Amino acid sequence: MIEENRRAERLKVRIGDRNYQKLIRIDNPELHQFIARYVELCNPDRVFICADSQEEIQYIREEAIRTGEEIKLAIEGHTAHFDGYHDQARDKEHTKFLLPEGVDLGSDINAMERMGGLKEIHTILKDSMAGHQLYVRFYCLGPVKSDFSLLAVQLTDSSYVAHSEDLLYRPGYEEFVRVGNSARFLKFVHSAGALDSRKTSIQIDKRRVYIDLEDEVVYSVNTQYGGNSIGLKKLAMRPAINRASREGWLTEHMFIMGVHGPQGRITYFAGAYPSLCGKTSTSMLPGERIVGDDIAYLRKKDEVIRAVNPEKGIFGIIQGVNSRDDPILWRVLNSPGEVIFSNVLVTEEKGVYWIGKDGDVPRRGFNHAGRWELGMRDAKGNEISPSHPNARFTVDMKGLENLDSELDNPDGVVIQGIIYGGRDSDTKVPVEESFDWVHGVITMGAALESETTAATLGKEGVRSINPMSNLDFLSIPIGRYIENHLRFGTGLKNPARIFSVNYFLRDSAGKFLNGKNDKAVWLKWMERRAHNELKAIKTPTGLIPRYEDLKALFGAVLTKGYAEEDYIKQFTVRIKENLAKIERVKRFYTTKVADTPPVLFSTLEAQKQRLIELQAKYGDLVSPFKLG
Ligand code: SPV
Ligand code: MN
Repeated sequence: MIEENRRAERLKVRIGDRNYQKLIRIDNPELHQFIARYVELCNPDRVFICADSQEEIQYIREEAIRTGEEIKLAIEGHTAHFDGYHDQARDKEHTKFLLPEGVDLGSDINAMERMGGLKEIHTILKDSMAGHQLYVRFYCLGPVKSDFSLLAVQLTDSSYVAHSEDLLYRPGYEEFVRVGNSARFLKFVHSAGALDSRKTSIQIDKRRVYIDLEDEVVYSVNTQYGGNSIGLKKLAMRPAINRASREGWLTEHMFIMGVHGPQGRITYFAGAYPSLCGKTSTSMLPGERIVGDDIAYLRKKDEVIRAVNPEKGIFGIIQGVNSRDDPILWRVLNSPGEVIFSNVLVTEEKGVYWIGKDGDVPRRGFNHAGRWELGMRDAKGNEISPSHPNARFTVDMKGLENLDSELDNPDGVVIQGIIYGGRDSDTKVPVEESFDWVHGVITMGAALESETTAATLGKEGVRSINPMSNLDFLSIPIGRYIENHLRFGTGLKNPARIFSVNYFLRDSAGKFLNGKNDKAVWLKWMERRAHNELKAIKTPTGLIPRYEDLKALFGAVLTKGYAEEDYIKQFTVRIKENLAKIERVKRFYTTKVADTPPVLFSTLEAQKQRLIELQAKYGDLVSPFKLG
């Protein structure tokens, strides 16, 4: 106690009276101790406690420019930030759970012994903020005054991180004051560490993201890339998944969106897709309503599933965003207002360019590699693209004309459909509904497979199993996680329908079988199915649309024709590929997961038998017209 009082005294001297007064308005000694501890250890030059006033937030925006972490662009409110050349994505290898003895998350979840990990990270954090200012910010993950929401405190020496979080998360200072001593909050300590002249982290060999579930603290150091540094995004998912598992709710890597049906009806869907598989663009579809593009907290209330978005902004992939396919985003990204671009090309006129933007590629500029010219190569001889494939934009959703009015509803929205999407060139049909909850959880969620993308470091295009697209963030054993999903579907009046989508199916010549906008049609089909308004065709793997329904929807939604040959190519059951997929899924759940629920294997086995029976009757490729 005496030591604690001394620490509080030292903190007061160190942060100054104004900051101290802001801090002690929150009656929570655990919070004060936590801040004091990391101020002493990380040793910043200055500390700024942010109580969320307009002036304080403006100060953080200005600091991002003053420190050089962000560059002012020509359009009012726009800035650009760069991460280091080798700091462009989530670092899975160095992201680890710190586990006490006796706790095991299974072989596919990266972990290390807790005491050793804490020692290592505290050694790296020592004096890591020297020369920097430490920003202390409070957030509410989810609508304020809602049972869905979690409180969080972020310590960061990056003005870019503090600024980004302002666009992405709801202010939480007043919530902390209100809840006071009874607050149970998540804690994030981030330091960008030593910076080069472009203000990017340089000690990449000491980049670490360590998650301590016991104390609900996440440490992140020597990195700036948002997925590693913005504590409330992917770092918060880990303790949140753990809490949810203990308390009977779900933290998911899902968008939430409202789809318009007939007579003004809105039906809400939650959708889980691995990064770069069309998740944000689906949630942003013109004509529909966005509640969130990345993360959802789901709870059962009064026998229905309800969900909130713990975020209020988007940290989205910018590659490929263009005026024709993404009109709403395009307007936001080209109009005055607050936008942080990361890892795009900044031109001499202080405009930005990204791969896939309308217009020509500029010949020179400034990007994640430094000064850039067309055709430039890196040390390994690889051509440096103008923008990184994982380049992003950060915006507050309040600037979006398709933002749903329910974003801040403390009770969330009722979810009537869950969608699992993956990047799959040769197996799954573009859209399909499961037979029931268990079939959907197992064959669409647990069996979700995707070809890897640029959102994580490593090779692209490798197929891997990614349960519910949440594997990177799981803080509980995979089997228990699947079990939680199975249990979540019980005791519901009308469980949400489960669907799968695949926007990436190709023909044997490698050509994509669908246009980028076809997903608008799949959503309308799912919306109608959720209300039992359309019939479907039963295949061994699920329920697929009838040709006549899709033809009508293509006409109504996209004012396009829809040829029978296209339908056949897209919805042919590919038996060999589906059988091979089942074997891959089984292998994953037998070799990598120790606690797989037995129903997973029996469900896959039944699917396999249905496929084999159909194969015996019609061969390897079965046209949907043979089944309908
Ligand atoms: C994702 O990769 O799933 C993202 C961006 O949403 S990140 O913050 O890197 O996770
Ligand atoms: Mn994501």
